[in-house]
Amino acid sequence: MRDDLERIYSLFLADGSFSDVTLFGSGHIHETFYVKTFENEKDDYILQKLNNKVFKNIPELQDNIERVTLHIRSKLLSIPGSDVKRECLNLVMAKSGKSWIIDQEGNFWRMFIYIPDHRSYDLVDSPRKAYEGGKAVGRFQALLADLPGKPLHETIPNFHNVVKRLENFNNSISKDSVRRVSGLKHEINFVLYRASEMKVILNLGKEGRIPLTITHNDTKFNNILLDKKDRALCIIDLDTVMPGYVHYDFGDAIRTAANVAAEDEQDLEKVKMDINLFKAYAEGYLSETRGILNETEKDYLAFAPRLITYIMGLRFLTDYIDGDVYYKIHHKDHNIQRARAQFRLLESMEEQYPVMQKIIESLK
Ligand code: ADP
Ligand code: GN1
Ligand code: MG
Repeated sequence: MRDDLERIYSLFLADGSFSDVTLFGSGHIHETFYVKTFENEKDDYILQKLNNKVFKNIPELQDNIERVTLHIRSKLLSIPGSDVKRECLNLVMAKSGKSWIIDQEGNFWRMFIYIPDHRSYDLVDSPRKAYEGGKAVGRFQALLADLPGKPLHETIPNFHNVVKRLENFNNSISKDSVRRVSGLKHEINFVLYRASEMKVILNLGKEGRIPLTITHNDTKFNNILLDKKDRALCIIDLDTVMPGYVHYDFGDAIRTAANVAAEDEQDLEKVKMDINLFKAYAEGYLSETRGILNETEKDYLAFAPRLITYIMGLRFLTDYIDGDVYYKIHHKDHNIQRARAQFRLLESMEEQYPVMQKIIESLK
């Protein structure tokens, strides 16, 4: 394996010489490796084997990432004191001239400069960190608001479209391919009971009250890197950057930053949204976006975490019904455990919704 990885590394225009490689991070989609180079003064790298079952068109996905990172980089270059190697992802080109390579088995690989001295958190334990995360996402959206050229490719069509997600869910129930449906009455009813109210963001879009902008669409907190002093640093995992509503990013960040328990917590008693973390994230986010969001976008920020937590629970549940074909799992009940934890988190948000609305009202 090490030799294979060294061979793949040699196909990229990297600066240092290959020293060591280790599996890295806790993402659910790609296989990510950290490549250490011999020379202390040279960059280390992140090498990724891309999941091309999830992302069907890697050249389009890479085209998006090239455009997005170059745009952010050129903006950062005009801001005195910015550190373009750490505040923005930097793709390393392959010797072929493309930003990816295909190995003998047909797998796609790409490489980024490793961002040194960063902190990545699966769980957030202080309002300060939540605030900085909010700032990072707000800044990211603001930097991309004027990306020139044609719209970005939709790397996963209908990614946060709850109507399509519900259609897929109903199809999976009908197929019941691994015979799990009969044990899931409670979870299925939980989803169906809330299905109608979850269409509100899509409807606002259709009515032209909220615009499609460029959003990240996967602002799970471990995709928001902080620096050594826990200040906003860089947004990573740009595979799903594409047109979307700002609520998707706000919602997904709260789903992870304000949950006091893990995404897949087994003990549902522990799962809860911390309102202080919600408030701090919202303050950070609005400090960067207050001037660019319209009134309706702001009014629905409080609802966004409910929508995204619902969609994630629905997706984990659908994958469980399908027989675990999408997400990486670490044990056989992992997806249903994730779904149950998301549904408990959603209940906690529902209980605190009036307070969430008041907080947004006071900050907007
Ligand atoms: P996945 O889609 O599987 O979540 P990511 O692109 O998020 O893949 O990468 C997985 C993990 O690798 C991240 O959570 C982060 O810890 C780490 N990582 C990715 N890119 C970088 C980078 N350029 N510098 C430092 N760490 C990185
Ligand atoms: C996946 O790639 P990663 O692990 O950051 C998923 C997200 C989910 C998340 C749930 C492309 O994100 O949509 O919110 O898992 N990414 C994709 O943890 O499906
Ligand atoms: Mg990730």
